[in-house]
Amino acid sequence: MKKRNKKKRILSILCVVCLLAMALPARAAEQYGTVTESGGKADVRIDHEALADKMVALLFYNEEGSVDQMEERYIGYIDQGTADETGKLDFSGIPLPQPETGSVTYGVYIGAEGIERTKLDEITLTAGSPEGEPGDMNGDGTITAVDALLALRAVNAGPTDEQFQAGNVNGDDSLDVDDVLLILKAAAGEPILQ
Ligand SMILES: [Ca+2]
Ligand SMILES: [Ca+2]
Repeated sequence: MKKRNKKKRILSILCVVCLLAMALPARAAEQYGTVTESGGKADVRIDHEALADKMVALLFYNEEGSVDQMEERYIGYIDQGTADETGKLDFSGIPLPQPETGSVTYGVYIGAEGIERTKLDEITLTAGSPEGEPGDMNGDGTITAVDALLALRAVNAGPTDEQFQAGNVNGDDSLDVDDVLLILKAAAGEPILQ
């Protein structure tokens, strides 16, 4: 009986994972790197062989403006660095201007010699506590299936401190599938019990 329950549980988790995978937007054909944001700071990890040994420019641009205009008031952050011989380059702990009210979305762009300006991702910053709600893994102020997927990835990869803080919604001493399921329930509108 116990064994059977376990099997059922694994099956239900698999279903959840399939649903989440469908809920995610398709990835760009060329993925030059990834962007993560936590507590008002962003990390950008560049990793693409086409960028090997190249100077890479990084830009966070407020999506209210047009990035083609490059108006200074819309620039959230700008930096550059040189990728290593395999095309890796990290920008970490980038401070982002927190909005006083509402929320603001930044497109994260990179450019390099021979590479057209490319949008890696976008991040939305919401006014209010940088801590965010329990379960809000990407800190965008709402809990959705994407947060459950991010929590699941953190379970598999081993969570960072920030991921543990945000994702361990049942407050015990581990981030695991129980938390993922609670976040998924929260995404469906059920309150998360602390
Ligand atoms: Ca979220
Ligand atoms: Ca937990």
